[in-house]
Amino acid sequence: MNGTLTYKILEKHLADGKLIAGNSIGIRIDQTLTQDATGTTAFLLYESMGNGPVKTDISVSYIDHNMSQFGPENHNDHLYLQTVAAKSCAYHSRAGNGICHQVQLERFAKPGATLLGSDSHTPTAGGIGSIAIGAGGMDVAVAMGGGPFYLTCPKVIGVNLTGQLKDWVAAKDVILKLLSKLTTKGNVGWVVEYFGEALKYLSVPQRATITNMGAELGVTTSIFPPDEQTRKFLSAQKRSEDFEALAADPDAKYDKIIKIDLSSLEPLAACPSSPDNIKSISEIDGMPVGQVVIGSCTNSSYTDLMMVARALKGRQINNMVEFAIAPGSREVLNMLAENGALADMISAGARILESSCGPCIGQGFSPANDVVSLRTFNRNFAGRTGTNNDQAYLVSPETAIAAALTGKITDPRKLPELHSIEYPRIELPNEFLIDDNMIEKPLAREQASQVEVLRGPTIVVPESPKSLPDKLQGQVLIKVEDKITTDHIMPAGSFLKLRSNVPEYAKVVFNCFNEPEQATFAERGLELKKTGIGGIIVAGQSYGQGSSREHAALCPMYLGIRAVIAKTIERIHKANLINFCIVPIEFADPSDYNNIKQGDEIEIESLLEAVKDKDEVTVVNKGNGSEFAGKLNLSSRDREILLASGLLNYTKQVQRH
Ligand code: MIC
Ligand code: SF4
Repeated sequence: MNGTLTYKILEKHLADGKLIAGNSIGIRIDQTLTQDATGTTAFLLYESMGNGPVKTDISVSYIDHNMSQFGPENHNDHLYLQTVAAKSCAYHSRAGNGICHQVQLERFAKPGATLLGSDSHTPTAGGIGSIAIGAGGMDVAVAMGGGPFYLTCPKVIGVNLTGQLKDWVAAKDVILKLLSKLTTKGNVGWVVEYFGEALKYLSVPQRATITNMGAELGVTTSIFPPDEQTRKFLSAQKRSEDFEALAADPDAKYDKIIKIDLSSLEPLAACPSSPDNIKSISEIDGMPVGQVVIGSCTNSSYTDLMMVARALKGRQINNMVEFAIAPGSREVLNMLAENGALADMISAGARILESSCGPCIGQGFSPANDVVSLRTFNRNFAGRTGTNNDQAYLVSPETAIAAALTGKITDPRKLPELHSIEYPRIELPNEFLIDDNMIEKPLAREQASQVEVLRGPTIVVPESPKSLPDKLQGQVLIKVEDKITTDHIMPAGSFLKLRSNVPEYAKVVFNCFNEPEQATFAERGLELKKTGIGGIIVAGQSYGQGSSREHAALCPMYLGIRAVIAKTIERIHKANLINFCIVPIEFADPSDYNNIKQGDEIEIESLLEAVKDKDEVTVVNKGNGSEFAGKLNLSSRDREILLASGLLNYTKQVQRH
């Protein structure tokens, strides 16, 4: 034990393995969350495991992503999730109640608890002191059934926060600063744990902004120690009984320490098209802005939006700016409505969007061509706005309103001078307006067993993975570069409604790389699948960054993909590949990436044998007669899952014994 808070919580939940960094460990999960875009698959798989009532303390099924409801698909999903949650004795947060991470923080997350969510921003709850981890829906389904969650025992980065944020500099700038230091690459297997004298000035919503966007670092999770600030937040949520003070030991041993002096920070932006492309606002000051959107699970808390409302009160936004605000939850929206802040926003020219993910996941509000869009979100991957070649900048709400008022990128610290606005410092309210009417509570078992699960015709049970061949005969179906995100692999936006129909959704795998007049990736995959030859994806560093969407493994599996050969593969995506029986292979020598191209025929002689217990395979490239070594970086459980043809089968086998 190293005395970190992370290890203390992990130790309390340890179900399998030893707490030694790098080891595979299993932990008991107290709470789970699912959202509609990943939850349909998670619950379909949960049902096929025949698990009955959930075995966790709390499992919540949220509807927050797919709310556009063009065609029947979304509502079919909503009805399925509502009824399957009832049948499984889970909570259900209905459409309109808010974004899963915001609502979880407000109403459920607990200091010292473990939370597993089928969404990569689950670490938001680290702001309250949970060990909160994002995973694929299949892993969450196993946790709902009482199974442990397996992860690599992490190394811990201690981030020592000193000083105090200046006016107009925000929590968002803290995480953007950290992203500029650590980038989105190469942080797999780490947890970020915050400590230091500055913590006493950081409220839970501010902490949650930081832990939320910590997901972009690619770390396992981020955590703040629950303290007086946490007590205050929980008491205002009328959940004082959930509070527990926890901290690292004073002599805790971090594997690395980074110091950030909050007093020295300035407003920052993540420039197109990566959350780690950080510049200071002063470097890009003056750039014309055509759209500003405030919202998402990163920056849509009551305190954020009250700051926005106060700053805008009695003012008009620039007439060349399209301006929208999506409050993070119904609680936030209700409070803004009650105290008049909503009216101030509307009068200033804001378009109020419903409490959901909305534009963050390309559900409307796509910017015009060549228009700079400033967003308070956490991701600006190319095309995620729904517009090709988009220009999305990620900023704090403070920087967002400065642009909304001036029509150009503006350092918010100039607002007192430009618009006579004093910084509206917003305190946490003593009491939030609590109304859980849109959260359906778990039914008693008796009642739950009577529930009829509604499965509309657009909900299709996914195909099961095929077993691995002894020898892999394959063909490279695509070769991609570094930092390929799951948004590249499986676009969301207008395709999001296809999440519960794999054969349809699979048609757009790697859509952004399809060329007009040429066979799409999906068409090439299905053609190859007929011949019995396995499809191979070749990639650079950090393959599968970003979301937890397991469709980025499930749909390629449906198209016949059997292996991914990459320089490195990100944590959640790698687990998803294994869960759907796609073998993750890493180049032993990254320069071999240069000797392989799309269309090459590949052979891996004894793949099945190697998956059993070897750390390397020899990949023969019949295209150019060369061969190279590929690493199998797998835990013994990963191997068992692959040999069982995926996690669903593996779980069924374990249940039988
Ligand atoms: C995202 O922010 O990319 C999402 C949409 O919330 C995803 C989940 C999904 O694809 O459904 C995530 O972050 O995991
Ligand atoms: Fe929703 Fe965006 Fe948050 Fe993902 S990042 S959960 S899409 S608000």
